[in-house]
Amino acid sequence: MVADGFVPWPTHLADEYRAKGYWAGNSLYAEVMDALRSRSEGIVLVDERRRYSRDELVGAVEARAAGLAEAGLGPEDRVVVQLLNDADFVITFLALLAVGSRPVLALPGHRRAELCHVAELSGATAIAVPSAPGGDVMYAELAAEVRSLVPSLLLTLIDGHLVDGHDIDRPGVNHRPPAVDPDDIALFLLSGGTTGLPKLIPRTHNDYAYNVRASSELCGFGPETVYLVALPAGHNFPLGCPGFLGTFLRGGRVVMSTSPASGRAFPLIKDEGVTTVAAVPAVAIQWMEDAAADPSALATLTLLQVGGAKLNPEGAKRIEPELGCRLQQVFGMAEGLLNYTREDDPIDVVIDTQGRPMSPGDEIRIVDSAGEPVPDGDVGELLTAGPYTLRGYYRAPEHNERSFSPDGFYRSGDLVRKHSSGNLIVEGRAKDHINRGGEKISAEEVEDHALAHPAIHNAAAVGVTDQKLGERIGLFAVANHPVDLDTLRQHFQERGVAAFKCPELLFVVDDLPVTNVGKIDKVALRRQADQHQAGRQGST
Ligand code: OOB
Repeated sequence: MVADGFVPWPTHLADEYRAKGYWAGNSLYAEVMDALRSRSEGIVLVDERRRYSRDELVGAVEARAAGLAEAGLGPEDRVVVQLLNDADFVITFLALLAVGSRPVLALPGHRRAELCHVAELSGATAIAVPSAPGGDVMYAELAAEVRSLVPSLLLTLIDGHLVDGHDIDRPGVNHRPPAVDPDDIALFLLSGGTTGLPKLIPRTHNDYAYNVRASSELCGFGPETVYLVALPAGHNFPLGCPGFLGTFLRGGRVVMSTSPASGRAFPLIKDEGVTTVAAVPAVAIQWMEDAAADPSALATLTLLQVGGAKLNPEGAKRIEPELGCRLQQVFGMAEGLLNYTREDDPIDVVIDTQGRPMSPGDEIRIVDSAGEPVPDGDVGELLTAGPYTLRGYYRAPEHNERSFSPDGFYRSGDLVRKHSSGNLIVEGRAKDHINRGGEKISAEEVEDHALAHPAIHNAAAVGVTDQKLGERIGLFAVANHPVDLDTLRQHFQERGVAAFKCPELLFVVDDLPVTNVGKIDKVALRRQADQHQAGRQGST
């Protein structure tokens, strides 16, 4: 039985995806663990504290699965996972799959507001958080607060294996994974969100196993791949595109870095002989600056995947000469569709485009505002459907009305055009979100929090162009009483909102401009904010 609140693929498409072999009928756990078990012995996982051989990792996953099952977790459970990039992330994630529970993959930056929302919406019974603090937060305290607010949460797993101070891992105990329906949900990813709080993206065993398998083949992963997880491991990109799961599937080695900062990542790359890493543009650009000071730092790197936000051609051009590795652009989304540039694409295509769909089963349409296909080469909104693209957000029927076409295509909200090579170029977006160095922030969510401040009467959040991050969060506010940025940021913090969603620039205005249909004119506001910033930079 597939969970309620889940929108399945139409039968004829599901049959086609099976017939074409995209959907292999395995559980995600079986695909990954079979690959791990059948490879040669040797180091498969490294974090800043420990190295795991194949047998040690398989043993650790089984020990944790046995412990989780004993703690009462099984196929009915959803578990919010907010762990850092270390071996416990990998072990806990795989152990949850082993007992049939569904990980709900929150990010380290999420705070009370987001965690409560996803725990409630998923009906989670447990939450897994690290013992280590994360800058401004003690995750265990945050989890306790969330548990006091969300009655379905019964269990907190510290580092994935400590419950009330007791280690639940059961080394040597064999755990037998329950049978799962491959059409059922394996895990939930969170949407970056254009409206309100994050939505839950159900990924099935069939669809996600295909996502990982096809990605790892396309990207040429193999036993020689040493993959660094530098972005948050619960994000689709380092998780399964091909990510650490794709590395395990093809017999490679995974290295976990708690941060993408060069101070952390570079020594790991050097010491472990890392060959492959996924980064957002802001990180890639920073690495170029830092590698200039230490040219041998990235000597082993052969492939840098860049995605999550637009890498402009000027930055793209510098990557191969300055880092001495191949660039691959990746335009993906947690909802499904993945576009990759290919190894045999001419260099200008790799520099100028964001790739093309991974699968022959991917269907894309580029449409105008009336939903009609645009002429080839024109800009339009990207709509997509396929064997690993969701047909609906979980438990969100009203939202699904807007986010999907009547025939089930996901409206990505991205404005794209087709390059003469057939690859896509991302030109902007139709949806109202801010892309802050790869972190997607719903403008509406920022506005809702701002409007909850007693001094603010009307608000509009926009992305303000920023050289480093691509965009930062600007808030235009109509205020009844004086308000400044510090007060506003404190207000966001008190509301338990992730720090990366707090306004960074505040423009107090008398009123907000509107378009001729009466909507807030965000294009004008963005322009105004950009001009203001350019003026400031010019004057310093
Ligand atoms: C990845 O996934 P999400 O869910 O965090 O964000 C998806 C959105 C896309 O709809 C697009 O607006 C933007 O992020 N985006 C890009 C891009 N890659 C993602 N915009 C321009 N150029 C790119 N290369 O960000 C994601 C998921 C899997 C693999 C890679 C990225």
